[in-house]
Amino acid sequence: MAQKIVSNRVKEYEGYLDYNYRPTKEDLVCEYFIQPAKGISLEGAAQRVASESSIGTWTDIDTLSQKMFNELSPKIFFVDKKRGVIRIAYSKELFEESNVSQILSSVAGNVFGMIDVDKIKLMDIDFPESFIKHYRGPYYGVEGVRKIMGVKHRPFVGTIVKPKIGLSESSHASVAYQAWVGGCDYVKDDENLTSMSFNNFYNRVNLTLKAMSKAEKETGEKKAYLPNVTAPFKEMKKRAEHVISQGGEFVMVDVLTLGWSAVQELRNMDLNVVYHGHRAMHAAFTRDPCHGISMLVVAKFCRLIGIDQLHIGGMVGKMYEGKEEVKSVGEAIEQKVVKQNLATHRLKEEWHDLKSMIAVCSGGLHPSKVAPIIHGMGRDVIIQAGGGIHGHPRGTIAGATAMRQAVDAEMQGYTAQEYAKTHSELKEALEKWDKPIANKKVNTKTRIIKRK
Ligand code: CAP
Ligand code: MG
Repeated sequence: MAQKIVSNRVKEYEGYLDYNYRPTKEDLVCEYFIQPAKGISLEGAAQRVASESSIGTWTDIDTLSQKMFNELSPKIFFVDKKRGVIRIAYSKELFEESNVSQILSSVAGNVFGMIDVDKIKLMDIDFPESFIKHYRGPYYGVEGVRKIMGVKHRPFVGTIVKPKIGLSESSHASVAYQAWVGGCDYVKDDENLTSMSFNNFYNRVNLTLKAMSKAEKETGEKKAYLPNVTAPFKEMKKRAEHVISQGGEFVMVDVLTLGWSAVQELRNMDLNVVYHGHRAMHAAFTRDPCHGISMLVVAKFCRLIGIDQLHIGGMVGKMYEGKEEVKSVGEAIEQKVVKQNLATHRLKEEWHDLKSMIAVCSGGLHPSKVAPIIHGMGRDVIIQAGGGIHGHPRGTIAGATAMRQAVDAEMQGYTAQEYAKTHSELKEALEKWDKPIANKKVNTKTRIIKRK
């Protein structure tokens, strides 16, 4: 039997604009930068994005009723044509509240491949109040980490054992020991060091934690070792449990290469360890200012699922990023109520009872970078240097001492140069690294994106 042709279908890519709409606390709001494809207006592109990220598809369909559309269609309530910025409010019914993967598959999924947009970047996301309350967030957070470490006010100094990969278990433990006695609070594995033929995870953990106890006794300071437990889930859990059985209180996870679900599951096991989140791979989608997902969004999901301390950028180091951007992400992970800021693409956010994460600054850092980091990020920060410690002219112990001296200088109100007059390790580090780097142009301007 021939079917009747229905004429009152919901039109594809229409009906999503609603400038009078004011998002409620229960909406999920996304800010996108969009550069539409040729021949498509910003509003047109925005409607396509709203549709593809929720209930629609490229054509009208018989199965989408007007009633369903009225109940579920997201609302584009803000369009800034000059900047190419739009905001969409989604009904929370479109999401499974505890399923990060589903949320991302919606608002950060197909939209990146649509031919109707040349570029699109998810700049920020504001979660519904009930979602925030549903997640457990960091177990320790800034306060918890300070309590474990017994360090009340100053920033933490950390190092990454270098070379990234190549040392045996005993050499690794020995380098770690030198870093701790030199003055580091933290020593961590690098992002690509897991369990290698020449450096087995379990042996490395045993030897390095032993070296840590020795350093603690000798220095009278609490120290932390952050072994990289990144692995397929079952093995990762086994590795984390091994760390705990040996007295370790911290583990490191490569959040993005592991995947959200694995990290969320590990955190929800209540192993009572501090989770240090490395963000390896983030630049594949954060680096382009006009396309991908911002670090702010990555960081907010990390806080939601319970990372305690997260790499957010070196600010003045070797990686590509804007200073203001790093600062803004730092504020978003530390504050309870985050204020909206159009210049840094930040939406407002209320974190309710979720604890804050401590920012980790890393990448090309050395003692003369310490002051600008503290000025920009405040004292709740872990300043990590790999090359900037092991590359000291007199090696790791002196390198760690110099980094710690740079922090002490700042805490006591001296410049690094002043403090170096009476501290030889710092002096030698500054002589080696405190030079302007030729031909290196770092764009530290706030990245307000202009449309072509
Ligand atoms: C730093 C580092 C960090 C990167 C990335 C490295 O070593 O260990 O992984 O900085 O961190 O392997 O390069 P150096 P982030 O101190 O020797 O540069 O994601 O925070 O940018
Ligand atoms: Mg590294």
